[in-house]
Amino acid sequence: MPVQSHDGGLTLTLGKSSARILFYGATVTSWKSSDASHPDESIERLFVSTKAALDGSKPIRGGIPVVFPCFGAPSHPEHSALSQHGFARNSVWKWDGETVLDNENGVSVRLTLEPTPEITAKYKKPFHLAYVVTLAKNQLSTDLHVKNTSTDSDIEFQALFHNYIHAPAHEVSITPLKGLKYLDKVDTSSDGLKTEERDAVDVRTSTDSVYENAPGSYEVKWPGGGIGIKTKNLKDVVVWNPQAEAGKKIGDMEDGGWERYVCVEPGYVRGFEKVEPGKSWIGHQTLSLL
Ligand code: TA6
Repeated sequence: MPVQSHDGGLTLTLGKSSARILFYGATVTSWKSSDASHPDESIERLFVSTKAALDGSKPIRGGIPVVFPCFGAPSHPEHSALSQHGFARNSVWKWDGETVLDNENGVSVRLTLEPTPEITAKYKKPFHLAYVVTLAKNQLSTDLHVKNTSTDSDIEFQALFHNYIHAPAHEVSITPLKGLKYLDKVDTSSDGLKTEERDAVDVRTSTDSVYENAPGSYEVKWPGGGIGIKTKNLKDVVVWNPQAEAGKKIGDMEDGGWERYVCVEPGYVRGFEKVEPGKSWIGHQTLSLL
């Protein structure tokens, strides 16, 4: 079966590749695929902390949490009652039992989220979210559809795919970010606004950088591996790894977990995307093995 529903989520299978998506947060918690150097083995491409809560009590520490409608602490008046990164990553999404696509090229499912009493208590805007996850050979794609279901007012939001890429953090290099303006959230000695001067960005020291108006296509490489990211409608990208000092303070981070991932997160997070009544917006990414 290409799509199986069990234990609060879905497992997609295509040949030797698989992906796991939880209804909680629509969080992709696993993407496995083989590659040329491991043709008979499925390798896990995402990092999930062994201390991540998987019982719906808090957002998942790893995989691909969906950030919506605010990134970080809320900075828009309509988001003021929300917690960091919004409600999409800790709400339970629905699946209608259908497989959107099922052929030799890919398997695809769609989860949806509409206002619930818990959401409406903190966020008054009407919306319909759909999240489409597609597993293809050596690729995983995610599409977030945001529909403004209001008849008379705009919605303004931020959205981001918080990808925890399984990688040796001390050896990764991320390109091409040179020349971009970014907010360095680790540097509290100044306003943090900088221009990237490095040909390739690393995370050997604690890194929390929000690049704006980025090219939308990135390579995350390390000796013996790499992931490419291609996006649409996501003008910014965040690079995050706390390293040991800050990482040890994260309650649900496994010991040394920061050595085993880098977050490279395409999003619309500097300023707000605006969608008119009845209109929709789609943010897209494809992760590919390099
Ligand atoms: O995307 C980077 C970031 O916003 C960091 O500032 C960092 O704290 C991280 O996300 C994790 O946030 P979380 O709410 O999941 O602990």
